[in-house]
Amino acid sequence: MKLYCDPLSTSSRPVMMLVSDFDLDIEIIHVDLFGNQNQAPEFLAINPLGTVPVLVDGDFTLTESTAILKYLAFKLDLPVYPKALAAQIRVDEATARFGTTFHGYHCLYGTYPQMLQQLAWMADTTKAEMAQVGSYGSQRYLGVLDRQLASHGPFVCGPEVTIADYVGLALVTLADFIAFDFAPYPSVQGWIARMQKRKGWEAEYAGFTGMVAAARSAVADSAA
Ligand SMILES: N[C@@H](CCC(=O)N[C@@H](CS)C(=O)NCC(=O)O)C(=O)O
Repeated sequence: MKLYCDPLSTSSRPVMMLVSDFDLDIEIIHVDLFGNQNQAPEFLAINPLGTVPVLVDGDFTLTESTAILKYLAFKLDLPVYPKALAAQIRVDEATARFGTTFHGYHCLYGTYPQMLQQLAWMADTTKAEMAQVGSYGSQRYLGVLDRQLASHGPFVCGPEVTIADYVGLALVTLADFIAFDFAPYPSVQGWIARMQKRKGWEAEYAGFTGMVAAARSAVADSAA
């Protein structure tokens, strides 16, 4: 199998971390988004949307991170996607929540407008209003996640790591770019720390944490 991905892509990191955590025998092909390699004709022939991650298994191609995670879990019999109906749907529920509403508030509204150079053209008032909507949603969803982790943790769907944790971790920690304050959510903080102890964090999040550090020092420099 081949995985086309970029560690600087929030959708790639969950899959890359899973591959690393379980030492999966998958060929990793780096598609440099900043270098526009995703727009190369050869890559568009694989995924016409030009997005990563993409998994290619023979003549079977998948272009959505959560579908890839589920496929790998089934195909390689990984313990990250329960087989029992209720447990499996619980993981689907948490994964969908992260990927839809939470992603909208926390990432699209709350984080990207403040971090992406590509959105520098937005008016400051627009950015401020989006940040306000994002902050409302982050508080609401992280508050519930915090209580769930406290009562039914230590992972998002209970005692074991599931694909919901991989997806959630990439989205929740994206806000490190804007120095998001997780202090009001101690169980979320504990969960992040728990996930960061896994092998795949160090291996696959290094590029991300490097970019966060660079972004923060740029902000500190401009404030000085
Ligand atoms: N829903 C997709 C999103 C894929 C996606 O939009 N990936 C971004 C990186 S996080 C990308 O490749 N963007 C490049 C582009 O849109 O040109 C998934 O979860 O796999």
